[in-house]
Amino acid sequence: MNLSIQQTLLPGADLSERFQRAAEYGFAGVEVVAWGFPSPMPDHLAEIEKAMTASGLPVSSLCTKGTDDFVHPDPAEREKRLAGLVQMLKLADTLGARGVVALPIRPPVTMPDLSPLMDERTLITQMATLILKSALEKTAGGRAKIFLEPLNRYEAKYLRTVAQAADLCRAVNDPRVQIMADMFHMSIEEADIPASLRSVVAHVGHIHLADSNRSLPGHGHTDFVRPFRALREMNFQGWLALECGVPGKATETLPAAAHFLKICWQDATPEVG
Ligand code: LER
Ligand code: MN
Repeated sequence: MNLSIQQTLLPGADLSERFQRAAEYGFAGVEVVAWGFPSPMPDHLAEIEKAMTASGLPVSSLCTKGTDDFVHPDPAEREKRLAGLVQMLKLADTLGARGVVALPIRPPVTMPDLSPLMDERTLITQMATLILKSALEKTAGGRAKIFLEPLNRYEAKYLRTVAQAADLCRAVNDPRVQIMADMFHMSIEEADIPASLRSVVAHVGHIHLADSNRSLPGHGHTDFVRPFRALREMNFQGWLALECGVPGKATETLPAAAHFLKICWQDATPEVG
């Protein structure tokens, strides 16, 4: 199990201390989130590298924020966001991170409804496909993947299920574009999380972990064993990164959550036959 945690969940005065805590608590990597920085993440390369070296932990992945979503109605803003995504992909490659979590669009940003010529959904799909292909071209030869994340109905209108994200992956048709399946959003949108994961097996590249109430795993009512069994049967080799609230004393609840998740993973033995 490749267990990671976003740096914003960890206690510590600076990034190095946070990476250090992650290692102590039993995590194998850190997902670096743009929300945690006052300026663009690529400006923090030296700080991130220092934290990696001191802790011995890799950066599993990078996660963009809402103002980075790559589909936007304003052409200048779109250009800027594409350049930002390209920069993040290059940073991911420099750091050895598996990929960049990115979203096409979320409220309050919308695209125009050009009916009867084209409705908003079709326009977003076509625009997202072009932008993703362009980001791939501008990072040709790179290894970092783009992890497309569906969000729940209260946070997104366009991409809500892993099936919709798989459609977008197929439209781009490049192995560097994969699905980021977030267990919290899935617990709202998917009827059966393991079945949904199995139905998009070819495209799942990265996982966000949170319980049903978006608290630490073990603090809600999500059953982690069944989805983990699906992932193990799919031979999932990607990272699972914690993205959730942290109740109680982080120094106690974070190591307990890492332990709980490892036990769930162990218990999720693939069914034979
Ligand atoms: C937002 O709810 C989320 O899950 C993040 O990973 C993306 O901003
Ligand atoms: Mn997420």
